[in-house]
Amino acid sequence: MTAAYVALGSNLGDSRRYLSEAIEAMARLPSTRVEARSRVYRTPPWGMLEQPPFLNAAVRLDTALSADELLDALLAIERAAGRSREGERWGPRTLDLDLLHMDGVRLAGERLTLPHPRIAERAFVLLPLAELAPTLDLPGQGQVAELLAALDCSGCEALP
Ligand code: PH2
Ligand code: MG
Ligand code: MG
Repeated sequence: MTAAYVALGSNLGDSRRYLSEAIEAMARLPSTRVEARSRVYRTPPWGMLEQPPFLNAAVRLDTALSADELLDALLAIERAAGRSREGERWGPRTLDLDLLHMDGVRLAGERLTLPHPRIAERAFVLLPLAELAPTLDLPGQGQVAELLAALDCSGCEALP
C-alpha cells in the first residue's frame, strides 16, 4: 500500500456536496482507504480571477492502485460529478481531483507528472495538504509547511 495525496476543488453548483461525495467515492475504490481528510477551505480563485471562489480540501489515501490506475479512477469520479472539460483552462468546475503526490513515486509522463508540478505556487493546495502532512518532502519542491509559509494565504478561510 502506498500513501497518495489528492487535492479536491469545486466552484460550481453545490460544491460542499461535490467534495464530500468525491471523498465517499474515493473510499469505495478497490484496494483503497481514505486515511485522512482536511477541513474544507474557501479560497479566492487563482489563475483565472473572474470566477466564483472555490472550496478546496485534500485527502490522504492508502492504496494498492498504481498512479495510472488511480488517475483513471479520479477522472471517472470527476465525470460522474458532471465535470466538463470544455471550459477554459483554470475556469469554473463542479469537481477537480488532482493527484498531488504518491510516496516514492516520481513521474514525468504525458498524462501525469508526480509530484504535481505546481503545488508550491498554490495556497489552495498547500493549506489543506499541510493539515495532513506538514513535514512531507515533495521531491524537487520542498517541505509542505515551508512551501506554505512562503505563500500569501489572504482570503483563504477554513469553513466550520
Ligand atoms: N483550481 C484551478 C484554477 N484555480 N483556484 C482556487 N482557489 N482553487 C482551485 O482549486 C483552483 C483555482 C484549476 O484546477
Ligand atoms: Mg486543479
Ligand atoms: Mg485537475
